[in-house]
Amino acid sequence: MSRPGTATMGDLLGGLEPGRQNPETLAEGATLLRGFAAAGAAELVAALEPITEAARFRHMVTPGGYTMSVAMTNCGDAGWVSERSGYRYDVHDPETGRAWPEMPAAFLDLAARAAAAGGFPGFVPNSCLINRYAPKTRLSLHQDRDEGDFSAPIVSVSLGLPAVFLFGGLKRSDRPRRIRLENGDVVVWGGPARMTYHGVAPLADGCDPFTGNCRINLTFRKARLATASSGPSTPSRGFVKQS
Ligand SMILES: O=C(O)CCC(=O)C(=O)O
Ligand SMILES: [Mn+2]
Repeated sequence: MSRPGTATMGDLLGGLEPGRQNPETLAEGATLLRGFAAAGAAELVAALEPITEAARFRHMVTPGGYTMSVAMTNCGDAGWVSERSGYRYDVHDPETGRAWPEMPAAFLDLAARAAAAGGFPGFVPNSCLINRYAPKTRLSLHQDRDEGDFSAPIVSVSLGLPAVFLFGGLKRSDRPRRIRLENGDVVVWGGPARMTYHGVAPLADGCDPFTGNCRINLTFRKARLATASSGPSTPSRGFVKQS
């Protein structure tokens, strides 16, 4: 039996603070699914090996000339790319000229299930940005706005070392909440929350049995693919994603 305000055994075993919900609504259209990917985390991490062999992690350069501290690569039909010329989704890896590695079925399945649990059934991402954070690495507050179509949500999966996720509002100046994300946690935001500013605080040092000394984030998105006439987006939009 549990009384209001008293931690249940489930809360204690799940590491939840008393009174905390799972799923937890962060804002209208934004949901934190604690542990949603935990059971499949080892499989997800193993699936990264052939992807990162074919399309290696790299530190992209922002239009402003900064080298990003987060190492990135992609899988799926299109990959997010940052270069001096701007941000874009590209069907090819600019480093190899080849198509990005195929999105594993386990990734698609997880993203669709998480989106549905967050209130967005029928999500079929065509892009997965894979972020690797070493200790001290961070991602500054930004919006995901290069997708061209904002009707689909963002599904963001945390693997390995814990991180503090910064989840703000629709204005850059909105003070972000600080949310501890652990291995297997998933955040989904779409609809009225789709353009929420978010980021990651500097990663604390540690060692995870699957990922070692780093955190991996899988960000699933549905990007409108460029036509022959559309070029990269310009850096004038104030989107800064750097250390
Ligand atoms: O690592 C995270 O949790 C967030 C990543 C992110 O916001 C991005 O890649 O755009
Ligand atoms: Mn983002």
